[in-house]
Amino acid sequence: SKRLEGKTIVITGASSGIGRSTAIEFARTSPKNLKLILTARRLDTLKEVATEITKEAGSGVKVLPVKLDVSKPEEIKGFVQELPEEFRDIDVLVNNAGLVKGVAQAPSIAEDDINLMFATNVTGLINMTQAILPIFKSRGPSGAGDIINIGSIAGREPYQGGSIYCATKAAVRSFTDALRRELIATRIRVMEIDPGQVETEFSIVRFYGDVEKAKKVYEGCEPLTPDDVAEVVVFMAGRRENVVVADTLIFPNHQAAATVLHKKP
Ligand code: NDP
Ligand code: 8X3
Repeated sequence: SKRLEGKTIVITGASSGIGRSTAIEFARTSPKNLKLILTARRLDTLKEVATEITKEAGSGVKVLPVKLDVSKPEEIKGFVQELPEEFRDIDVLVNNAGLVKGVAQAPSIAEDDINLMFATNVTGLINMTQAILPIFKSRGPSGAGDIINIGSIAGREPYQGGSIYCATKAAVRSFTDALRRELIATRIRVMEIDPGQVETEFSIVRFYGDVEKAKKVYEGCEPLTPDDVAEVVVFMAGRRENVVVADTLIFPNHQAAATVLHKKP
C-alpha cells in the first residue's frame, strides 16, 4: 500500500510461520522505500528470509536480520540502541514471537515450559512494546505508530491441555486492551489479531519436535496458512491513520471456536 511507503517495521519471530509470511507480505505489497527489521533466535533462518525478500522485492526494500531472544530482557534492553541509525525510526511493531509447549495438565506441567511460555508470549511482548513506545511517543505532535499484537483464539477461550498457553494469550489480550486505553490521547494505534488454527511450526514446537504428532492436529482440517494471517496484519497496518482495526478474530471455515472444529471423516 502507498500508505506504508517509507515505513520502518519490526517483526518479532520472523524466522517462521506468521512472522515470516508477514515480512514477505509487507515487502510484496509495499516494495517502495520499506525497511524491515526481522528478529528471532535463529539468525541463519532470518538471513534466508531476508535473501528471499530482497530477491523478490528488489532494492526498494531494505531488510535487517537481527538475532533477538524476546524471552531475555537484557537482549531487548540494547535492541533499539544497537540498530543502525537508518533503522531506528520505527513506525510499526508486530509482536508475533510466541510459542506453546506441551499439552500437560495441572499438576503435571513442567516448570520450564510454564516459564518459557510466559517469558516469551507475555513478558517478551511487554518488554518489546516498552522498548519501542518511546520512539512512537516522541513522534510529534501527540505520538504515532502501530503496535500489532498476535493473540489467539486461545486467549478468548481456554481449553484443556492449554491452560498456560491460554493464560499467556489472555494476558496479551488484557495488556493490549489496557494499552489502547492508556494511549487514547495519542495517534498510536494498538491492535490485536487472534487467529484460530494456522499450520506453521507451532504444533511441531508444541510436541517438542515430533512432526508426526503435529501433523495429526490438522488431519481432516484445512487450517489457515500463515499467508492468510499475514494479509490481515498488513491490511491493519495499511489503513488510513484514523482507522484502528482494534480486534480481529480469524478462523478457517471449519472452525467456530477453540475446540469446535468440523473434521472431515
Ligand atoms: P512458528 O513456530 O512457525 O513461529 C514462531 C516464531 O516465533 C518463530 O519465528 C520463532 O523463531 C519465534 N520465537 C519463538 N520464541 C522466541 C523468542 N524467545 N524470541 C524471539 N523469537 C521467538 O509459529 P506461528 O507462526 O504459528 O506463531 C506465531 C504467533 O502466532 C505466536 O505468537 C503464536 O502463539 C500465534 N498463534 C499461532 C496460531 C497457530 O495455530 N499456529 C494460532 C494463533 C496464534 P526462533 O525459533 O528462530 O526464535
Ligand atoms: C493457537 C491456536 O487453539 O491451537 O494459538 O491454541 S490453539
